[in-house]
Amino acid sequence: PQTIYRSDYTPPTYLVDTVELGFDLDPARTVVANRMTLRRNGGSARNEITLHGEDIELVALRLNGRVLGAGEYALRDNLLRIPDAPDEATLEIETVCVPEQNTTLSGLYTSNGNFFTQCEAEGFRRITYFPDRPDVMAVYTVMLRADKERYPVLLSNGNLVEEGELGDGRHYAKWEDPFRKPSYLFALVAARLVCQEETFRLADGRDALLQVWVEEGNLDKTDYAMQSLKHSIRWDEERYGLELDLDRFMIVATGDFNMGAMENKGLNIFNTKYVLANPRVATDIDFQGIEAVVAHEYFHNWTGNRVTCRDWFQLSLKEGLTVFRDQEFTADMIGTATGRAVTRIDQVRTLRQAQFPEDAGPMAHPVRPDSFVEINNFYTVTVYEKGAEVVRMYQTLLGREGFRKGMDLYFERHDGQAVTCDDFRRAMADANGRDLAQFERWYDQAGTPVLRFETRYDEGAQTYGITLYQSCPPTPGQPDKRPFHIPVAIGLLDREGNDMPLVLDGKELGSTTVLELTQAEQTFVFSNVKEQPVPSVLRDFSAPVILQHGYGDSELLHLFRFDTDPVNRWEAGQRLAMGRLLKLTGEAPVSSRLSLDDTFIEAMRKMLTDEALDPAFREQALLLPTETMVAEQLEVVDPLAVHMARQFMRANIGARLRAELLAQYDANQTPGPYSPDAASAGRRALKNLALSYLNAAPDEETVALALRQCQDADNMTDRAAALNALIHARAPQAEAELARFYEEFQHEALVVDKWFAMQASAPTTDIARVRELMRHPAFNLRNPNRARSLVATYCMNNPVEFHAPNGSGYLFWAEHVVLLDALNPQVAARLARAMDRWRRYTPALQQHMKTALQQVAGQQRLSNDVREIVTKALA
Ligand code: DPP
Ligand code: ZN
Repeated sequence: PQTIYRSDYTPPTYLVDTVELGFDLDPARTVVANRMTLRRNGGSARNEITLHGEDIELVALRLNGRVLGAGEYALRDNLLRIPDAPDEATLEIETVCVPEQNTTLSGLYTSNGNFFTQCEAEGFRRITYFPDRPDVMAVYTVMLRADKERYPVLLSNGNLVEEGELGDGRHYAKWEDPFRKPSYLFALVAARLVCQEETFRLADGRDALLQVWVEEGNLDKTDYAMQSLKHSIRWDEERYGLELDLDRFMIVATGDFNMGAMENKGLNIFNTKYVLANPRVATDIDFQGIEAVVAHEYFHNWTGNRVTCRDWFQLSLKEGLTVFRDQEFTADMIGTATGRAVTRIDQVRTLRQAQFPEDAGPMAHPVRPDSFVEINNFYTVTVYEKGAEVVRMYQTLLGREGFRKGMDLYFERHDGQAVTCDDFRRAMADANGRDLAQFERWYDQAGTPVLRFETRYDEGAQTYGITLYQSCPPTPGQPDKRPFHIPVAIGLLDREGNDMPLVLDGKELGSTTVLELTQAEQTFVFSNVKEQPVPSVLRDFSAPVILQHGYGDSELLHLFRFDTDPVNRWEAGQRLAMGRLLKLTGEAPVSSRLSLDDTFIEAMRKMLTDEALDPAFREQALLLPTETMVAEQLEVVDPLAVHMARQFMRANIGARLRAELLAQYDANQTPGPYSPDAASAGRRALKNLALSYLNAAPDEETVALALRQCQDADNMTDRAAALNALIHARAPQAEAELARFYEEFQHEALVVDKWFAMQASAPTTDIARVRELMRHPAFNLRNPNRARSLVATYCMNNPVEFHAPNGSGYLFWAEHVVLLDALNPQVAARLARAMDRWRRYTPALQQHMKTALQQVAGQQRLSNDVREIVTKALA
């Protein structure tokens, strides 16, 4: 496999102005006619047209009306080259593909008998020969022809301009997209589907038609997606002055989809997981996911589609920015200050759970990578979530208004263009008259920076000095790092827990200020500091760094009790818990006499019962760091010890706070009809956390509580939480409840996924049981959601069983990476990442993991996707 480098970028030799596509849709043999007009790119010295093509059969090729002879083009290595092309060319290309055999779900494929496409990043070349790169933007006209009975609905990007009968039972529809777009945003759907639709008045008075298309039988699950879409449109108008630019906007759901969803111009195609919901089948988390993903894809219309990426190294230009936008949307939709904080806490958790480990492992890469083998492997938490943090830092440095000015300038300069992360940074800098040169390092250095601080209070002078130190560990290919430009938000708490007024260089700065750390070490001295403060550093998690704190228990307890910044208040609790988890982990394998101190329990008790705080916040504050987060703190990981430590802690909390947990369980019931709003969801979250703690130290009463909830619940949030509690309590009733759950929901694919995932992640599910589940009639390796629900969940979300000392989990992993790779390399490569951190485990486990990795790497036939992951892991 070949490595592609960012520094090798060259502009396209030819640009495409118009593309007319004709599809004769047939699952076994679809004929695609492509007529496009090309023009030699002004700057290009060469006159060779280069087109990509993969897994398609070339049937005809004409240039300016003339059939090209064998010597006039070359077809090799998935490239079609036409040397000596004229400056202006009309190419007519006819190809054939076989959608029903396309298990990769990239390009044109069938799902449950319907046609869908997925073209990002490089799927369009599986449909026709084309300069399949995002800096080639063209206007598309699409003619779809298909059997009318079987495929009554024919959709593509833009506006429907014509439809009619063809005779022979076939019909057609013609679509025109007035906007120039890169090929990765092309889409078509030919299907038997139904839709919920609505006309929506835009800010400028135009009416847009909004549609959500699903399979028949799912129309009772489209309301929330539609509502989320309307909220998203409104929000982008109000917050950024950005309007929907088409007369119609469609969302289509399919059960077979590699990603969450795809922002094709005017025709978003979604994984059903992010569309379908009603209280019976979807949890609060599912509702939240739908709102966020609908918004995300809608927001791409401006950040991604109107302004797109010059090349795939710039992926975070659209993804980091769009994730940031959907995060802000989610926070605004909740509206309250704690609501915002809870969403921020969620983001911090994701970073710690997934992005920091990625940044510390063999796949570590900058937000704007320098090279890749397979671009699909770079749709990562680094590009998305760390990328969003980088965008957030502009807003932290420039303020909300300054950020908005930067966005306005970005669109003013680049609407209709394919640009780079540097262009975005320049717009932010220029709109605000700021020098953001050093800020580029966030784009080109991988690894999570480590931040440390030392303080010095001078009572006589009433000054408080804080020295900030930064460093960044080496990552593959980057041994040395230069200092980052880090916004460090800080506040000082007095003895009573009040914010102290901040004065720096004679300026009064309120109670929180953002220090700009640009060097390896920098000291800031606050004046008029009346007493020794407790510093609250990195408020609102103002930068994606690891803060190595030197806090003792008493300071952490002070912050946990008083910090006016809710994120840092939560953070103090996490630090109290992490200290204990690490100690317990050290003791776990040898000692059966683990114990947890009163100080910690009392802090938890106070938090649990503090009625002044939102239940949603209390739930977050009581949730322990995950086993993965604990493992990240250790030099050598013994997953069993980590698990035992965390389980001990959960059981101990469950037993010692039993009365309070029972009281909160009762107090946070949500009577009346289910509503997914944040306040209700927060109550359910706290109630169900209480249930889970109680059942970490189960007895008849706690099991009865879970059983009753499982049987009486009128919504999936409570039902699933109760069933999980029973499973984890190893309650004898769990088996029957699992069976009843399946019986009741067997026709709801997304709920069956939950059923598999619940079992796959349970410490009671060993390798024998997981293999048995693989033989269940509802299991299907070809369906990504199903494969992920069982195989990936077991390998990535059941650490004790996956890391069984005999290596059986790793063999299972190797076997399924290989099986999946033959079907769907993208899904296989995601699963392959389960081994990322193999060098951190105990020597015995490492040996087994290495063997499993080598087993995969030794396969003759392996996709570039999986090859890249295992090669980097073993390097
Ligand atoms: N569909 C993916 C997303 O929206 C890739 N663009 O993030
Ligand atoms: Zn996206």
